[in-house]
Amino acid sequence: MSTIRHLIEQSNLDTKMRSIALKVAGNERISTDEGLYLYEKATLDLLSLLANYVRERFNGSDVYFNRNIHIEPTNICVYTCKFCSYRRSINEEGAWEYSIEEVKELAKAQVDKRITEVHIVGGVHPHRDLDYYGNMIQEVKKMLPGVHVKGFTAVELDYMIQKAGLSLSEGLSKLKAYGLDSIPGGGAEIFDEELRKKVCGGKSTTQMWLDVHEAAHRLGIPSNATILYGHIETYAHRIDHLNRLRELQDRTHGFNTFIPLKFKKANNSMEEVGEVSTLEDLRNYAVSRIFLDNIPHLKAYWPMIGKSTTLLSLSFGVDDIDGTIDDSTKIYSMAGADDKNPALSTEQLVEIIRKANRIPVERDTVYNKLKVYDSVSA
Ligand code: V47
Ligand code: SF4
Repeated sequence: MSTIRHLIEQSNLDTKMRSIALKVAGNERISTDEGLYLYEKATLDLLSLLANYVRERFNGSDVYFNRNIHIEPTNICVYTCKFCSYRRSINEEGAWEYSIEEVKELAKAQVDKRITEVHIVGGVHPHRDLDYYGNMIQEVKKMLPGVHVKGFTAVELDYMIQKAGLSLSEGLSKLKAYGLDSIPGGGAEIFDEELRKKVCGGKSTTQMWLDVHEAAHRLGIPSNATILYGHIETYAHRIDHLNRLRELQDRTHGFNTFIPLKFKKANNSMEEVGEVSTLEDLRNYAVSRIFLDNIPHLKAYWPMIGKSTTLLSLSFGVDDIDGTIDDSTKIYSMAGADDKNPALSTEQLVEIIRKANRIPVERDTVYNKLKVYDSVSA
């Protein structure tokens, strides 16, 4: 009998928990009801055991990272999501909008730094359009030949494509021709329609988010997915969200990575909700890893949860810790992340991974392995 089955057989789990654990150990899919039971009743030990088992099936002991920067072209946004600490109106104090020239300067500062990815994401600016952003992608690529551009949340894409009067497929094809390589996971927030109305009513609907990603996958544009958790949602809302992603992935296989984003409370109108504990973060990573049996990677986004939780997350199913980022995102520092100037060198990322007794692997955006490091320092 395999070690995991043996451990489960030896434990004093209740009948339902034992049957769920044996399903996971037998590589069987668990139901939404079973996922909910894990959220509500499983101990942290059991979640770690099962999540590790699933992560090792997908990724062995590898932990991925990449060399990337974020470009946030503007924080001016037509929407007013309640959890957002970052958006501003035109001419409001703290608003910014980079010209193409300024974006070129940001890219120029990266020449010779060996970054492989530029992640472009920002507010939904009322005066900018698809060709403006297409031009931005082209200029970034001229400055950094060979770089992968992962750009624009489904919400930004929905807005610019509708404004251009194009179908999703036409708009995404046009952006692909401009050089868009993949789509980040932002804008998903929480899929339950009632709750979505409460926290970010007005912006793209759940169905639109899913449609944008489905259309992208059908054009061969891979993407990521996120959830915003730890606010006013219940475990049932989280499982519903995971289930809608699992169903779409069954049809398209276009998602590379799932990224749980922990709600941060500073400087936004949901501050009174507070923030969930580190234990809750770990439970959430683990259940996500166990439930999403068709998305290969689970990412802990370190600028948001900090370095020590990132290290712990590697024992709860996480196999990716994003990238060097180089002080280039404001979304989380403005929402109260511990790290005000997020930047970690490659060496620091490698050390975090080694501390968890895992194998550091530098990747490109689509998980080609660029360099495999020793699991202990030389
Ligand atoms: O959609 C906004 C989130 C997202 C807050 O695909 C907040 O590799 C917590 O999606 N507390 C944008 N979260 C960022 C994003 C992302 C980040 C890193 C990697 C990838 C990827 C995608 O940021 C938004 C929203 O869910 N967000 N405000 C807040 N107060
Ligand atoms: Fe705008 Fe994005 Fe902030 Fe919502 S989360 S207000 S869409 S910048």
